[in-house]
Formats: sequence, structure tokens, C-alpha cells
Amino acid sequence: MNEQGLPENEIFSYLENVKSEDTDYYRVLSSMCTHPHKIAVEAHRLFIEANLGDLGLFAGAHRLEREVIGMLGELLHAQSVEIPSGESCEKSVCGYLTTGGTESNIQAVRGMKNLVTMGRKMPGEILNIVIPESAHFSFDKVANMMGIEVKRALLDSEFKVDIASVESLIDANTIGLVGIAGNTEFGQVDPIEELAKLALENELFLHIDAAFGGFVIPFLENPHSFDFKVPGVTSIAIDPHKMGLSTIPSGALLFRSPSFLDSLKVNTPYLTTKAQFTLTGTRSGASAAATYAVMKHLGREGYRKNVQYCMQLTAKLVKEARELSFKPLIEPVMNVVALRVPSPDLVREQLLKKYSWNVSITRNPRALRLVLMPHNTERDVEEFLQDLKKVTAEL
Ligand code: 0PR
Repeated sequence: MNEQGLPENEIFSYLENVKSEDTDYYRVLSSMCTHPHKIAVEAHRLFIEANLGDLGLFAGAHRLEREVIGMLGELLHAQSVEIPSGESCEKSVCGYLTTGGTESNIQAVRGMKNLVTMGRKMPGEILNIVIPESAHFSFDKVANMMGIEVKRALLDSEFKVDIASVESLIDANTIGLVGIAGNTEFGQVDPIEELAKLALENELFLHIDAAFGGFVIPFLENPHSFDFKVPGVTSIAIDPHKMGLSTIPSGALLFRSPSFLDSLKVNTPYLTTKAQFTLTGTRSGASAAATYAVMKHLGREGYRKNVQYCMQLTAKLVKEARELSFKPLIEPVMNVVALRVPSPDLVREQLLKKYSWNVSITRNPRALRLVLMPHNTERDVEEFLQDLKKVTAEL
């Protein structure tokens, strides 16, 4: 650090310079995040100092958090939405705002582990969960942090988890299953109802990772069943900072039952509240305000339009790609497309180098992965396909 402070203008001219190195979502077809809605940015600023880690001091921000959890509970068909109090929640659905899908997934599994082991010694036994092969890499962190074995079930030909494979992996030490509603690479939705049946039959928890799909599926013309409407679903991760158009970091974790939150509690003797169930201590109240503002402002109608827009771009891309003989691995379920192209890694490299397109690659099989977000336009789709045609022709 420098000894003497620098003038504001000097700092900002440096910051602006550095910001120009960021991509600003121009020609970005690889991201599940986008520009936050303007109203979210303003609300974020208004609550910039609010710390949800000390709820008693920030009662206003905490009220917004509870209202967001209430709205999300309603969106995800929780039976009756009961708003949690500072330390726990009384009845029915409850949850809290996290930093994103990773934290939500970690905490969901931590809750399963705590509920199973509470007051019970399990000498020498390594507990396990069964997740789809397509699960996000945040579950590798779960395995690493919590000493839980993470078993990966095979996928079927449409990249949904194979139920027979899940069933074959369940053993006496299995504590829970995970289903994905909008997987990162293909945008596919696992057969949640079948997973839930399996979970109920085997008395297991079932966590749904809807980090991306949570703000997409409810607004599709034919929504899949993936939420609390399905008996057996015990927790859901949903990220307002992805298709919810809120600011980063805005994630949310919802539980069907308050016992989960209770199982996550640690005592906080010198705070304004007695206990904390969150993973992080200091938490952004600004994110709560941002999410509240954008959800209230857009309403279901606004989100439906947002999803319709992204799905139209997706349909256009797939149709025109087919005309160029590039086929998708599956018919897109949401605004994620995995496109079969020759030498995908090379194509990706050339698209970036020659035409500044940011795309990504699926792991297995390797294909171009494209996410059509609100920052993309019809023109982007047309230009991208022309550039893709040129790049593949030059191979
Ligand atoms: N679950 C699913 C299904 C996800 O797709 C993701 C992230 C997570 C959990 C983890 O969420 P957080 O990153 O909020 O903790 N999916 C994107 C991915 O890994 C995240 C992302 C977004 C990456 C924008 C890059 C990017 O530019 O691809």
C-alpha cells in the first residue's frame, strides 16, 4: 500500500482503465450471469453498508431478506410461506440468501449431514450422497470440505440422470440425493419426480440444484415439475444473480422444513442474535435489497418476458445452426445449447482469437456450449453463426 493516499480522480482513471479489460458481456455466450437490472443496482447502492450477519442492527435489510424468501417460496410452490425470524424459522418453508449456488449446495448437504448425525455417533462410517454426473463442480467442494463421499450417477442419452444408476449407488450410508433443474452444461432437467420417489422410498433427503433453472423453468410455456410441489423435495438452490437479474452475490437456499436451518445453527454469543445458520458471517444486505427490488419490479410477467426472449434467441440459434448442419446434442430445454461441431476446442479457441466470441465446452461429449442470456441479441446469433461457419470451414 502507498504511504500517502492518492486523489480520487487518479484512482478512478486507473479503475476505468482496468475495467476496460473486462468483457462487459459483449460477445459473451458462455456466462450464466448477465447485466443486473437497473433497479437492482440502485437498490444495492441504497443498502450498501447493510450487514445481514448482524440482523439486529439491520432490521430493514433483514425484512427484505425475509420478503425475498417469501416470494421465492411462493414461486417454488412451498405449501404456506412462513417468514423466518432472525434466528430460525417457525413453520413451513424457510431459508436465507446465500452468495450463490456453491454456498447453497454446500449448506444443503451440511444440513443433511447434521440432521443425520445429530446426537448420533457414526464411528468409521463415511456418509455419502448420490448426485448426477452432470452436477456442478461445487459438489467437489462439498466432498472435500465435509468428508462426505460424493457418488456420481450416470446420465441417460438426453443427459438426464439415470434413475437405475442412482438406485444402484444408494447404500446404507447414503444420506441424500441431488437432482439438477437446469444443469450447467446442457440446461437439462433431471427426472425430479422419479428422484423424489426414490428419496421417499429410501428415506433420503433430496436437494434440487435450480441455481440456473429456478428463474427459468417456472416461466417456460410447459414448466417441468422440480420444486416443493413434488413431495420428497427437501431443499432448493436458486440464484437471483443468474436469470433473476439481481446483483452479484445473490443466491438463495430454501428448505421445506425449519429443522434444516436449526441443524445449521452455531451460537453467536455477542451478537444481536443468539445463533447463526448461515455459512458466511458478514453478509450483503445490498444483495437482499437488489433481489427484492428486481423481483417486485418485474413480477412474474417481467420474468416470463425475459425467459421468452432468451428462449426465442435459443430457438433461432438452433434452427439456423441446423441449416448449417450443426446439430444440438439435445433439443434445448432452456436457454443453454450444446452444439456438435468438429474439433470443438479448436473452434472455441479460433472464435475467441479471430472474432472475440466467448463460448465454452461441455465435458462429455465435447461440444460447444452456448448460453443465450438477456445481454445477447438476434444480431449476435446471426453474426456468431457466420463466424462459426468461417472458423469450421478453415479447419
Ligand atoms: N449450480 C449450477 C447448476 C450452476 O450452473 C452453478 C454455476 C452453480 C451451482 C454455482 O453457482 P455460483 O457460481 O453462483 O456459486 N454456474 C455457472 C458455471 O459454473 C457460473 C458461472 C456464471 C460461471 C457466469 C461463469 C460465468 O461467466 O458455469
